[in-house]
Amino acid sequence: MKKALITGITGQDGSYLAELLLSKGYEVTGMVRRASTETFERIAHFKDRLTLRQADLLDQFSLVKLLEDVRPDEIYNLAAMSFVPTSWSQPILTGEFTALGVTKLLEAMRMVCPKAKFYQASSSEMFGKVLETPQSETTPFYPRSPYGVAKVYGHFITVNYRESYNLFALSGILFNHESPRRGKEFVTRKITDGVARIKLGKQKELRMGNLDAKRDWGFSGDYVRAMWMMLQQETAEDYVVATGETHSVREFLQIAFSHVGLNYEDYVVIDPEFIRPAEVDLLLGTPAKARRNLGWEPEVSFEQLVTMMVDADMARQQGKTVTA
Ligand code: NDP
Ligand code: GDR
Repeated sequence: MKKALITGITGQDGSYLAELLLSKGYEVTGMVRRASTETFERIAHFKDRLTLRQADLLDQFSLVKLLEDVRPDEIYNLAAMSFVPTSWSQPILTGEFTALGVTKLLEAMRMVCPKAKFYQASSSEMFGKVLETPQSETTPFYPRSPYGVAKVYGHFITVNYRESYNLFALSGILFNHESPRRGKEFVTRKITDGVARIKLGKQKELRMGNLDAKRDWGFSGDYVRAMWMMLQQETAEDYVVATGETHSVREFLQIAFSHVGLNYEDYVVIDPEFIRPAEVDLLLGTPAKARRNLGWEPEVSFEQLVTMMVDADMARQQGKTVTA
């Protein structure tokens, strides 16, 4: 039985990845940080099939001890401060978690289990003010937020450890991916949660930032499959994971509101609070390499994604349990 360690298991991707690996017969350990209240909502429905261990990306020795105890075959480093606006208000903490945290985990792996395979959660935010379209594995980076800058560090330290120490360490450069389990502050879930609340008379308006920003949005469940596929290859290489389609925030609003018979223009209010100091205007990735080498294809379309998320939020707002 293969053993996998997932950091960030309580997050959106961690929860889908854990379910995928369990379905493939892995023994899955999730790293969680200590909190006064547990944040296990996304993994509650299968938590009894996991081992959860406390450690923190900020604490080197906790990582060494964790790897010594678990001895994983595969390590998925998904933990990070992942919300872009917070990276301007907490840039140093973001650097500690999202950048240096990667080095801490790689160092622990190098010391304890150098034969393990390592996945780093790199991001399309590294492309930022894009230097070419569509963006691929060879597109140069131009990050536009402290988060994007931290992810560039995490990306290159992974490449560097692969080249310096011959570790099986790689990065998935994943474009935005969403699901009913997405955190509520991210734009897609903010919209679908808002739509459901407005439809049910619990909210009157939806305050938003830049509606013209364009993103290449996919489904998290499809993207965690790509992470696993990358680690099953003979050689460690980095991959872009994207749908190859881009849509604006406005288009997302249109589909989400019209799915429940409403017009977004009647409810959306532009609020300067949600405008960023520096914006990423357009992201569009090409998954050609992932398609060619991994045989990966996204299965959920943009429209299916939006309606799946609205339906889940409608159900939640009506008091139903949603595990999708
Ligand atoms: P989430 O914000 O949903 O989850 C982040 C996870 O990281 C949570 O489990 C959180 O734990 C954990 N975490 C944060 N800081 C620490 C720490 N110091 N020690 C231990 N755990 C910590 O993110 P996603 O699931 O959406 O994303 C997963 C990864 O992929 C992140 O690295 C993100 O930056 C990256 N990424 C995401 C994309 C997306 O579109 N979703 C696209 C490209 C990259 P807790 O529950 O305790 O807060
Ligand atoms: P992003 O995701 O910054 O791309 O990072 P987010 O959903 O926060 O923003 C996407 C775009 O929507 C615009 N926008 C708003 N965003 C939020 N959050 N709230 C609003 O009210 C709003 N109005 C407009 C933003 O300006 C932006 O252009 C996500 C995260 O998951 C990262 O961790 C990950 O690395 C990248 O995706 C790929």
